[in-house]
Amino acid sequence: MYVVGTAGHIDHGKSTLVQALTGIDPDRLAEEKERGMTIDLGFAWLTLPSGREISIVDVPGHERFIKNMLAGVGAIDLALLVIAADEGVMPQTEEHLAILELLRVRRAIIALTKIDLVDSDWLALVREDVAARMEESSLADAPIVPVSSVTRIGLPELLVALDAALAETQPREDFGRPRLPIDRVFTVAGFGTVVTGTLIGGSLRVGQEVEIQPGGDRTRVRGLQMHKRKVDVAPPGNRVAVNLTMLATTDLARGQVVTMPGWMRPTRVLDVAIRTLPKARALVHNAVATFHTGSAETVARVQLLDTDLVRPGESCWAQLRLEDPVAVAKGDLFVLRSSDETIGGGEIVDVQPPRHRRKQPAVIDALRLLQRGTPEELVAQAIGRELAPPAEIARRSGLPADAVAEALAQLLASGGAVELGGHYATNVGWGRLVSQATETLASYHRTWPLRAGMPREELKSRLGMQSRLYGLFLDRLAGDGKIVQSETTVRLASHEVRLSAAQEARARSLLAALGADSHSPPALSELVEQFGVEPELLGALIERREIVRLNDSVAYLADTYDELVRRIVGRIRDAGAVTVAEVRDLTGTSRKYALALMEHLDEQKVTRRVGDTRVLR
Ligand SMILES: Nc1nc2c(ncn2[C@@H]2O[C@H](COP(=O)(O)OP(=O)(O)OP(=O)(O)O)[C@@H](O)[C@H]2O)c(=O)[nH]1
Ligand SMILES: [Mg+2]
Repeated sequence: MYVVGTAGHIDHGKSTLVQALTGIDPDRLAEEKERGMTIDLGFAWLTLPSGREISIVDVPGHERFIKNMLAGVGAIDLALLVIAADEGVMPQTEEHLAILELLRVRRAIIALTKIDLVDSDWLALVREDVAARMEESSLADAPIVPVSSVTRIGLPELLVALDAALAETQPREDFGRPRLPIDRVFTVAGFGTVVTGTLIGGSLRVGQEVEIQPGGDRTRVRGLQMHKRKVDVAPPGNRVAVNLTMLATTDLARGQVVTMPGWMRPTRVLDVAIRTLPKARALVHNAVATFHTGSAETVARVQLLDTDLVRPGESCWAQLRLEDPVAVAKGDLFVLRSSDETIGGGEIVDVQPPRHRRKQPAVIDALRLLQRGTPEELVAQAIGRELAPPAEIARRSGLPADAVAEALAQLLASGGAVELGGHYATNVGWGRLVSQATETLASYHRTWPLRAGMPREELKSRLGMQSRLYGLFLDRLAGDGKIVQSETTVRLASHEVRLSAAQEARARSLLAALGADSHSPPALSELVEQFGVEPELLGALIERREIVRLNDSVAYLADTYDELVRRIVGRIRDAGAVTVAEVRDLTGTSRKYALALMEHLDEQKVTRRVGDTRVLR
């Protein structure tokens, strides 16, 4: 679902257009109906031809109610800027447009309304004029759609334009941190207190504990509705009505935020980056202005940090001291107004700032850095995809080493990062590394189901890790119970070598044949051929140590082998040395077997050759 907000000068036909599109009259108040104007926010919704559902927030155009307009356009995906064809661009067309730009609304559609009141020449002139005005704005590519809410001309085209614009709009991201700036509070008989707003940052679900900030009241979500339909979960980017238990309407007000407990701390002091409007008055140090963010409004004293005066159209850094606390997050946008005009706005850079001395280059540098991200964000970005050491993170983020260390400690504490051998990964990067390893192993097990595990070196080169980290990495995974490692191989903890019934039968035949003349078994190569034992199966039997293979032609059952070795080793212990001939007699077999045994024991570093004899190592 997407949220569309209207904008535009008083009486230009915003509410009438919303009603013509949705069948819902957004002017709900008796006073609005009496005076024929919108005073407070109105809400409607519809399904576009594509099936896409949209909510519409209808705002008042009257200059006196700009504060209500500001409470409604905080999180809209698209602006429907309404301009009456008979009047063209008017003061609140300009002011609303400026506000949309300050709040970084990226998409808009211009509805040129009331075209039934003008002739085609006039319409062409106004259209050109509007296009020229938009050309100077950040919404230059907004399509212009001429409509009449009376004759309904242009309405189908407007719906198509809405669809096309929203098709290119990214849905709101889910950061797992829901925030619903309250824009309405009321009671519903039988349910109790309900608040509405545009949900951002995360989902809300029925039963969830929530916190109201500022204020800190804790309560529970008793019910959720989107477009009058009950839902169990409301995802971000939607207009949502939240039924709250235990709170009365008098406990709640527009401007508060419904959020998850424990993360938003209300504040009265904010560090901000401000941009003033080109046509507004200059901003002086310590000026007092109304401050609007989300659905909240309060009064701010603007302490300019890098200058004494900001001329129209200029930017500056400032610390705002607010009359009432607000619940905001870093990166939130705001608008500053005086009693009769919008002065400018900007971005919140620090929500818990210290007091600053003015005109300190170090302070400004720190703010500039912070605007790019918190130290934790910058560090998380700098860690990138693989395990990185702090020095590398410092180099990539441009942060000093102690700031990196502090941010890493924070990230570790919050579970945002993982440490391995003095290297760091974000928890996302770590998760990716772990699944790369487990998926590589899983695919190896699929390809070689009869092999106990993947050679360690092969996995290492697939992961592209340096030896020391790789060893620690495997230890960590083994500690977590994900893998099992041997000296030479690694396997998933869940992997088991399983023979098919036919393989089992072939293996049994081979083992039986080896056991028949246990000290001088038939040549391995012949048995393998005779019973059709494939190399994989033979490998599995060797790996499981059911048989011990001395060379291409000699293999023993493991028990026989162990017994033979015991005898040979015992003899060397007694006699100090042994010859091949003695081994032949000792084991009651031929020279071929005795030689194979001794060469194998040499290889295994059990024995050592001295002239014609073997001694123990
Ligand atoms: N002829 C004609 N009149 C229209 C059209 N659209 C709106 N009107 C009239 O214009 C007047 C103002 O319309 P609204 O929809 O209330 O205007 P608004 O932009 O919502 O006004 P505010 O909310 O007060 O800013 C009403 O009398 C409407 O009937 C249209 O397309 N053609
Ligand atoms: Mg209206």
